[in-house]
Amino acid sequence: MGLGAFARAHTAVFTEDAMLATGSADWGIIGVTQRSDTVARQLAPQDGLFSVAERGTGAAPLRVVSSIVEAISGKDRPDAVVDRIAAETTKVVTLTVTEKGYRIDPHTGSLNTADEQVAADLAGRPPLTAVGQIARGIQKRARSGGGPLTVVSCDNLPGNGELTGNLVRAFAGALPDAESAPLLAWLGQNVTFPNTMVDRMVPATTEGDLAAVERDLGLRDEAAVVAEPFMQWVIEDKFAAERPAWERAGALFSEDVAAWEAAKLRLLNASHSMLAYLGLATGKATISGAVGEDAFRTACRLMMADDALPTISLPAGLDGDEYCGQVLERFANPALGHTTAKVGSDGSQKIGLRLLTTVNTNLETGREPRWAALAVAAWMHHVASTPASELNDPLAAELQAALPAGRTAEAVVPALLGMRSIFDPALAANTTFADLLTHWYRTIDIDGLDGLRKEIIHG
Ligand code: CS2
Repeated sequence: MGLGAFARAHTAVFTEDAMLATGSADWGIIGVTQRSDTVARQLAPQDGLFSVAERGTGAAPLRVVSSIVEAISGKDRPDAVVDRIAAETTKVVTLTVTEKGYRIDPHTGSLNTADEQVAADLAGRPPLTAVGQIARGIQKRARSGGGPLTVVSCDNLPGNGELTGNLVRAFAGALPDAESAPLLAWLGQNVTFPNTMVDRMVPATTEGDLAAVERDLGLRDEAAVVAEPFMQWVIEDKFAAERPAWERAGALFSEDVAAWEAAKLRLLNASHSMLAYLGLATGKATISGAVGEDAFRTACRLMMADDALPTISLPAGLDGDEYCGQVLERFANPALGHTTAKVGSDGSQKIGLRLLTTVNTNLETGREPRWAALAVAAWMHHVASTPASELNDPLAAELQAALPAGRTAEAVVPALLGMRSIFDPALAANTTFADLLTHWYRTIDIDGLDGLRKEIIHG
């Protein structure tokens, strides 16, 4: 579920590599697009084939990936989605639907049943939300004897499997009793939700990328994706039924996925967001451009080492310092063209997971999370300086409504801290944090790049 560039460059590649390693062609992916049908339309006339063009040092030659056997537009064919999830031949459902695709209520951390789309799925229309599709698919599977199923979340959320299980159970629990009880019972016995950590930087494909692929391939491929050479998948070994031999493709099966995910979110994704917002504030269009600025690279290094690392218990086999170094090297890949606008999108859904856990843990131990606060202030600056119609965020309207008329640090910081769907009341009332934010916001807003350089490198 979700056929964006990331799913094509990660899930589809791991699945094909597993088949190549085992010499069996037993698996195939039925891909479902979520909000837009573009990728389904692109893949259908290509028989599901698409190319992956690696960019950067160590890039493999262009390859054509064949593990997607069918592409369905979920919004146009919701019944087909339910049927495919129910089919006995389906053994695993993977999801790459981004943070906002889960429709979580920020106040409870559970399913947002007040969301119009979730409510419509609960009322019984052919489902359009990811959680609704999964729950309705499983309901049909239970009735038709489809057998056990594994649901694998591949999004950057802590405890993504556990969370998905909770959301699906919340959906089931909100159905009328006669439906809810049998579905919950069947779910409990037949469906597992392993946690996973996924990692590969995959920018949005550009027209230039398509032209370059066409030159290499000798064919026009509308669904081509570009990606860095690095890819990683850590999966909890908790499968209810058969699965592709992903370990033969380099996936790591681990008991400690939560620790891997915490490390990735608070180190890699947190620095990624920091670079995106600092870059957007100073006219840097790409992540490699932003990390090429000494001050920003230093800020990332300090945020990871001083603020984030002490909050994480690292999984066995992960060297924290080495990991931080690798992350910065990967960001510097000049061939990737990962834009600060893309990484900076959906900030309201990302900063809590990536930065605020670090902020809270530091504040609890009486430490100032100076660098994580810089990233949050840079996000606030982005929100306050982007015209309403251009802010790419599901909470754009609420964020705009919260903004004061004057855009000074003293006005913007408390106004955005008041957004209860992002900052809990205790954090919003913390004066150490508010002071750090105000200070950094002012530096970004008034002193700009020169001020940031002075303060980060010498201050
Ligand atoms: C990025 C991630 O867009 C973003 O928010 O931080 O998509 C990042 O590229 C991946 O998580 C890397 O694995």
